[in-house]
Amino acid sequence: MSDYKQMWSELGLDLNAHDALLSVLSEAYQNIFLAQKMRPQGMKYFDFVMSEVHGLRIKELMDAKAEGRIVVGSYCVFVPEELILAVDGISVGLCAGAEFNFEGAEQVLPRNLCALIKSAFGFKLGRVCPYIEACDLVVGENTCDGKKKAYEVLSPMVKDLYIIDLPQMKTDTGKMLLKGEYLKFITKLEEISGKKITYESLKKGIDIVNAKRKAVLRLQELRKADPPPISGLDALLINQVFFYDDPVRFTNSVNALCDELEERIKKGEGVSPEGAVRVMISGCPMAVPNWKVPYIVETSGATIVGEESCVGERGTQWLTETKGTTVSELIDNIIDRYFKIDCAIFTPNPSRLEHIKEMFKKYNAKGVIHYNLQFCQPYIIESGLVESNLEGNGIPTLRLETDYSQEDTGQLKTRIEAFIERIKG
Ligand code: BJ8
Repeated sequence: MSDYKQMWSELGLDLNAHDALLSVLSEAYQNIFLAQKMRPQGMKYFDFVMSEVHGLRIKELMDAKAEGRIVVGSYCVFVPEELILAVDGISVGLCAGAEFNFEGAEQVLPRNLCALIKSAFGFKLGRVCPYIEACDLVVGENTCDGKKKAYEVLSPMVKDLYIIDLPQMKTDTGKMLLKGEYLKFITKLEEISGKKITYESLKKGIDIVNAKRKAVLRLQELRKADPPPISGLDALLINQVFFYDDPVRFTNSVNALCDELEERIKKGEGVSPEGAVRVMISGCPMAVPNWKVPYIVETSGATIVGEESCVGERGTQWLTETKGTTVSELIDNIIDRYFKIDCAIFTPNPSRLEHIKEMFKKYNAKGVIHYNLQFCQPYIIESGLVESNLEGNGIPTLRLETDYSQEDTGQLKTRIEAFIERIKG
């Protein structure tokens, strides 16, 4: 541990604040994850990753940097990990899910901004995030107005901030914009890494990310079983670790867990009794350690069987094609894949609604909980359309709007319990 202290201090962290944060996290983890019953053995790996998320994993990043590799941090699933791997870089997620140092964040940002953005700033200004401090490059993207403008404020706080412009409509012009932006991003990556993307390096990057997505999609398939072999909380955790861990090791660990879950399913074992209420979650992404709503849902008698979220199936649902023999063809495959992401910043955004309905059916859910972060305009506005369409199609829907505080826990629990009663049938 003392080694880490030195590493954290060299990264410029505020050691006291960081210790306090880790101790709150470790207690929350204990109460939320380790207290669950019937957890698969394979979750031990993810418990270990979480216990070392600011320790061993950061050490790995620092060792890789010492060997000349770059670390690239990002806040959005529109930043292709394949490209970062193709210059032998390491991709890490920087979104944050805890109400930490909001006072600090609110000195540079308005109060009425979503908790995800405020949290990322709270972590940065409070000097408690070793990931952002380890980054050679931080990548922002023009998605919602909140993030887009907040990056201007973030720019002087980080070593190198690069912005990817994103289309907001699924048109040919939109796709051309995405292509131009990804090509510019490749130039930037090649510049800072000093490595050129080749057909082999890009193909390897695509293969690694495809394998990672395949593993989480395999896990997702297994959640169709009744009883579900894994809790929604644990599945969410895996989807969160997706953004931090070494991709190959992560893939192997998810596949090993899936082997175990297949055995469980054969034996009829699960985390809840057969026939228990199944729900799916849809909406804003949940970054570590944002576990509030899933915890309430799963301690109120329902099991979550799917997440229509960027930390979930919206982020992982398509693989990248590997056809083609040139770098340019592989880049086109990447563009085709990423252009399908149905974030609510797109207008109109019909494929997201179709995906929610498809997931509802596929995972045999009984209701949809639409999760909005307060002040997240794209998802809140879209949620009204989603709710009326789902209810109109006989799909019970509960629309929640919350933040990272614990103040509304009681109120949320009451609403979630009433919803579970409604869909129990
Ligand atoms: S592709 S969902 S990861 S933008 S919650 S910061 S939208 S105000 S995170 Fe996202 Fe990329 Fe879209 Fe996915 Fe803004 Fe909403 Fe906050 Fe959000």
